[in-house]
Amino acid sequence: MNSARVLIVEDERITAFELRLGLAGMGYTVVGTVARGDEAVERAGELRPDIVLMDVNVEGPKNGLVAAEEITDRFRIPIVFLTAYANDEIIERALASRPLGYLIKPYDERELHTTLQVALARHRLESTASRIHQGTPGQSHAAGGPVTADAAQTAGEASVADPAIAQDLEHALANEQFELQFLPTVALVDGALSGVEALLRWRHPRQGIVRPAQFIGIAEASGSIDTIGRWVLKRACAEVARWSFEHGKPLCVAVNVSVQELRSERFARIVQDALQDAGLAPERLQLEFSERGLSQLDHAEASLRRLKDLGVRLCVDDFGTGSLSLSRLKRLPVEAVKIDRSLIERLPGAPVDLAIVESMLAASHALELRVTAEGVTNEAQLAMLRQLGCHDAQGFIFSAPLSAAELGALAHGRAPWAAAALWGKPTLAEEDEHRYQPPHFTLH
Ligand code: G
Ligand code: MN
Repeated sequence: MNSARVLIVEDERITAFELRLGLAGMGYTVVGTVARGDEAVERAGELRPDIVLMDVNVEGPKNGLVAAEEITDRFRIPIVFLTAYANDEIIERALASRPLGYLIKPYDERELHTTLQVALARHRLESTASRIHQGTPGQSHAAGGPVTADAAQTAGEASVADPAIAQDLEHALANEQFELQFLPTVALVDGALSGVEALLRWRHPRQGIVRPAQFIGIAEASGSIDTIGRWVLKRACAEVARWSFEHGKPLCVAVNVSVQELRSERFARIVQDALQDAGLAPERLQLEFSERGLSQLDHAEASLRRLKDLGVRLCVDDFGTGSLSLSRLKRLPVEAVKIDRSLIERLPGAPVDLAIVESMLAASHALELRVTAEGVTNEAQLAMLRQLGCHDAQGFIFSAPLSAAELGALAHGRAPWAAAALWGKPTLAEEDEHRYQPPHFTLH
């Protein structure tokens, strides 16, 4: 079977079991599971897996760090580390050994898959580079190869399976292969266009349109995210400023930012330059950071504060998929959250999802955050969200992402969805008010 072969080094039985199951489900072949560092070195030598997924804290004469070093040096097999979140010292030591990937428990399957794919792609690039450098042919079991289309497709990320993608990405900007699409955001009070979200697309010469989920992780790993992100900001601000000028009405734009970009001291300056070059007022730009990213970022508060001071609006994206505590959220200088589409898709029929969305809205209202629901596809969802006091929504019920030219057409007349009967209807809360007459007492 043509799939990446993984050796698991993990001493917690439940975690090892979950990893085995998860990896098999994504099309990987688990060649073995060991619980000790010394065994790991031995088995890696015998089995020659394509990659080793290594818990840093394992027992035995060799801990995970020592075992990883030996496996890398002797067999040139790439390592992805896995650690528990709490232990800062171990994390630092592990990062110092420059692993090709690093996961912190609890991880999710998508993250596990992306991390493994990036590590395999980077390993392949590095071994190709060193072969070219040394003028030696590669070993037949060189690790990067057998990343299967199956494994990748299971997670809907076919093109990450092609290690050349990482190389192509380095030239995509210079070759003008990036473009932006604009997804309308609609105010739920009156159906008006309340802004657009800029979504990055890569027009790959062989693969066609490649979506951000398939390459942002690679861009983060290789560091090219900074230049890509700068291009997105500049282009999004410029397009929206032009639209506003041409049509004589101000439009707001949301831009997705990787927390990796936020780590750079220069990021606030880059934002300021993009606004200035475009002549866009700062309050017309919203920056979106994923909840997962923010929850893993040290000093998030200070970094966000610098941006906030520019006057831009800040939003927690994919809300409900990370682990930001409400007390931490309360301290962050953000004014909006976007509820992840995975929590919207089964509404209104799924009671658990409904309860989650309801409590997210209640918390957001208490924190005075503006709430946008992602991925709204039907009227029942829309009615429910309006009733719960959700402010904005985006999704196919209104519009798919639009090209800059299609966005131009939206400026003429009312937005196409505004004509729908939806906005004529009162919200469910208002309907209740009409139906329910409070008892009226008189004193006489
Ligand atoms: O494939 P789709 O367009 O649905 O993916 C949208 C998601 O991809 C967004 O929610 C966002 O997380 C991410 N994304 C889109 N454009 C960008 C971008 O320019 N930069 C970053 N970092 N992420 C983006
Ligand atoms: Mn977003």
